[in-house]
Amino acid sequence: MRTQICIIGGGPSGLLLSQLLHLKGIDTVVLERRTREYVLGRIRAGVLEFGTVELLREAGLGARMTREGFVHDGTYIALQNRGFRIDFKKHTGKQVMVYGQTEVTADLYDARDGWDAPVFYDVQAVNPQAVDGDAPFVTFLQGGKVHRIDCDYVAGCDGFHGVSRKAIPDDVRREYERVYPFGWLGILSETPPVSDELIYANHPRGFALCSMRNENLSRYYLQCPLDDRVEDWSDDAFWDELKRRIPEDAADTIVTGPSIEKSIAPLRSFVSEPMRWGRLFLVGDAAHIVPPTGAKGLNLAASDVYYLYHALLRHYRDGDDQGLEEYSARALARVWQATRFSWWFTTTMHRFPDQSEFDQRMQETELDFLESSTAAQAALAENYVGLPY
Ligand code: FAS
Ligand code: PHB
Repeated sequence: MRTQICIIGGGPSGLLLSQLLHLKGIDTVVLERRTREYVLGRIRAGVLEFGTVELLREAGLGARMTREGFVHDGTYIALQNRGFRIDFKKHTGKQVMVYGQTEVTADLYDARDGWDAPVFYDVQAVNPQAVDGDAPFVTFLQGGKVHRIDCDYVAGCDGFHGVSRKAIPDDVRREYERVYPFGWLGILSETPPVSDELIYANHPRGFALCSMRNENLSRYYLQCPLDDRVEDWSDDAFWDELKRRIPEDAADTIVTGPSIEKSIAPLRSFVSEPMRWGRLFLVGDAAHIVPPTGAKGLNLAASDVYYLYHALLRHYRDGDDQGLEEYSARALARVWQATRFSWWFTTTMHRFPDQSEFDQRMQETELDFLESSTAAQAALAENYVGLPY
């Protein structure tokens, strides 16, 4: 089989890149390790930057998002039983969209059903080959048979645990990592959100986040020790702890209920350079991971897609490879800005095991400054709504 772009990974990065290229008549094939149901069962991101919203609309996916998503003008920051609001719209003129990654991925798959572009599910032993030459190809196993796809380029959209990043030679790849000494315990509950906008809470017992998916589906997170297991947390224990960490007025009004999903995610900052090797381009989590505190993970995947999509368009339409040459440096410049913001927000909002009383006071003083400084609030707002592409 032959195609123009072989995309490894059928998550948001791979599907969005495929959709955008398809609309411009550029052929792709997507290889996905899991089943479609498994991919759609993942509960992950919830906040879309305005750039991501625009790109999804360009890909023809705006209708349900516009209908069912929540446009937010700001967010609340809570500490010491009080809170203050960061007004994104006042500081940047922009907003964010609360619309779950699960819905984005479902919309991408639904759009794909409308055209006969193959997604190979349940593939194994995916192996990008000859990517540093002019005739790359990808082999994989499916149904007990070896398949080969010859292509012009390979897009590695296969996430942190994928194979693409490792196709870049060890002596070429430079990896930067910080693993945080805690995780996020997240639940979904069919209850009305406690607040009209998100609440990020700094508390001596640990971080908490109140988010939502719709008017009767709430998403909550608690910082938890790395060695905690989901089975260690009953629903009652979760609600009791959440109420301890959020301001009293929210704790007194929150509607609790049974969790319909409960999971623990580790937190890390990770960047792998370069994001290109010959005719292989890394996109999204395949190249970088951010702690979810700044809601950047899915949105960085979107900006990578934007850069690679336009670079490929220039190649096929104009015979101009400048975009491809510049892809890695351009994507990494934005990745590092989002990595810094996510690291700062995580470091400011979470309780570290070895944190001293002085450290706690520094966090609280940082948040006091954020509360009192228009410039500090504008800086947070600029990063949260998404820096320009
Ligand atoms: P993904 O990991 O989503 O997709 C990669 C795809 O490649 C997967 O479907 C995988 O099955 C497939 N794959 C892997 N190896 C393969 C192989 N060898 N061959 C073929 N296919 C292969 N971001 C936020 O902004 N906010 C959040 O709250 C948030 N919470 C998260 C919670 C968790 C538990 C995790 C893991 C991530 C979270 N993220 C969050 C980040 C997340 O949303 C990612 O940024 C987003 O999924 C990135 O999309 P992709 O780059 O497509 O990678
Ligand atoms: C979510 O709703 O899942 C969410 C929102 C904001 C974050 C992280 C997760 O920073």
